[in-house]
Amino acid sequence: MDISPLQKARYEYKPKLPKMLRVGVEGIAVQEGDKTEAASDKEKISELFPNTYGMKEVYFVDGESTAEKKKHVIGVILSGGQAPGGHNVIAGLYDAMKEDNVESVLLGFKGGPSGILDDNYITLTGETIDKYRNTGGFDMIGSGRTKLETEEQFKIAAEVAKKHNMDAIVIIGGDDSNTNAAVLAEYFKANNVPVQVIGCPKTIDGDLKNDDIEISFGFDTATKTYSELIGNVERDANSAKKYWHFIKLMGRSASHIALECALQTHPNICLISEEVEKKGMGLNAIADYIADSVMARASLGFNFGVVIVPEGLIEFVPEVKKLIEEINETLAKHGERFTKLPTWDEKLGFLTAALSVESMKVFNLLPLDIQEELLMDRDPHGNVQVSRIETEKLLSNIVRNRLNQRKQEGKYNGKFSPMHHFFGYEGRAAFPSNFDADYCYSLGYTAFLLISYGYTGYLSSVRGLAKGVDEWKAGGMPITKMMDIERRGGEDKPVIKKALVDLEGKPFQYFEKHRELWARETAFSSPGAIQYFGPSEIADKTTITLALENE
Ligand code: FBP
Repeated sequence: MDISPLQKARYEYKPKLPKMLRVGVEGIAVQEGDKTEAASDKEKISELFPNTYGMKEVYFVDGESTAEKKKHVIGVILSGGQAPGGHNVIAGLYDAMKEDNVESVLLGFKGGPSGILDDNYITLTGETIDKYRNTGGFDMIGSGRTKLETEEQFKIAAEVAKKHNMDAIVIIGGDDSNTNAAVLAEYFKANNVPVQVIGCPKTIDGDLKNDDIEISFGFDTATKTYSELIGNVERDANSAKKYWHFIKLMGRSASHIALECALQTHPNICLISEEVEKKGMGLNAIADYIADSVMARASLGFNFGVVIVPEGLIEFVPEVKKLIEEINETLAKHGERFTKLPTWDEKLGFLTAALSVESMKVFNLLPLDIQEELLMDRDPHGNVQVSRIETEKLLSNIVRNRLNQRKQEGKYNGKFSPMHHFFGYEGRAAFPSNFDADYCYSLGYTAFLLISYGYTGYLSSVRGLAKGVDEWKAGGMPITKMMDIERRGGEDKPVIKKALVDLEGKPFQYFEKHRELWARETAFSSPGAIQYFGPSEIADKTTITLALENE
């Protein structure tokens, strides 16, 4: 790959570590806090994790290191969707490991969790790592969505670890991958396999967050990238004054990405899935809500606008949610049989027999392409692949019908020309912002500290992120603390609790206070491109969400 001048300059960028970590591994001591409990379903989770439940919070502090000095062999895995900064997690892990002992070895398992099962790896050297410092993407070792969850897989992982004399595995992933990291840590402990498992919080979706994880890495860069694009579309819309742009934004379940981008760009409409669910807004109510804005703007002479649609919305619209749940249960039980049915009519017949009458009615009302998209293969975690459902087109379609109806009733006389966009993959492999570059490097560095102090079943945690890097604090949280029991693929499973948008939280409330005005007026805001150089208040600034949450 040709190297651009920016990439060259980014190779030179030295990620900033929190002041407390800058002294080097020798000068970092550990402090343990309180014993932890699961987020909910405590009893059930403690039964499922008898060896790793209830462990203590861990904080790193200034002081002489008491970690055992030894040669480590650590395996690292990138899991799930790309998120800007993954390479820096590996670089931080590598640098801390080598600082501790130059003899230590880092193995990068290729193509995600399947890499360890196939023993497909490369030994990561300084030369390799240097080619990826501060770059986006996961191409250093690749990623994948294979789930590490069965006992058979754990046995293979243990054998591979033994073969390489590995003493730790770092799994860089989202809520599902880190849930599996916790199950693997429990299995290793229960079976006396001397391999520690440490997770790092990754996902652009921003839904792996809680009291201990303020944000997952990648959210900052992805939302800045999308906000730049939305700002550009808004400027274009306000120049041409002829299109309504329906922009679907990635974020599989939670609407954090959509909300942050709305705070950055002030679109006319931004739907928040969590609110849609809470208010029980069906497709008709959503159509009315958007059509009201189109009409209000038309009356001011503005036949253009911008609507942000979170990718996961479709799963939060009550009637569609029920339909998807029923399809999920059906496919979980009879997926193979269903896929083999040769004709669409036979598939419809099968669904008519399997789904409730109400759900089948909703299914029949949807356009054919959306019906097909709802039936596509689930991802390995049993989730609908919402990035492949064209919700933005579905919405503009129902809004058009609603406006036509209002036209016939003589209530509206504007023009409505929709344009559709989906911003998702554009933001997942961008050059990490300074925030993500620094945060990821610190997460990797902290992951090594957790290993050196012998912890397992922990998530690397760097906190105080709304403050300057100097003041960030590093530590670790037992993954079981973040768990509850949820129904997945037709079964009750222990999972890390997904953080949805808090409708009582400050980011949503700020949005709520302003959205009426934004729906009517043209209050667009263009944040521009990510700045990698220049004054810290511009180049190191993080998200509005994080700033508001920490006000
Ligand atoms: P992770 O949860 O693995 O970080 O991935 C999130 C995501 O980017 C979602 O926003 C999106 O729906 C999904 O990945 C797309 O998956 P794929 O890359 O398999 O198309």
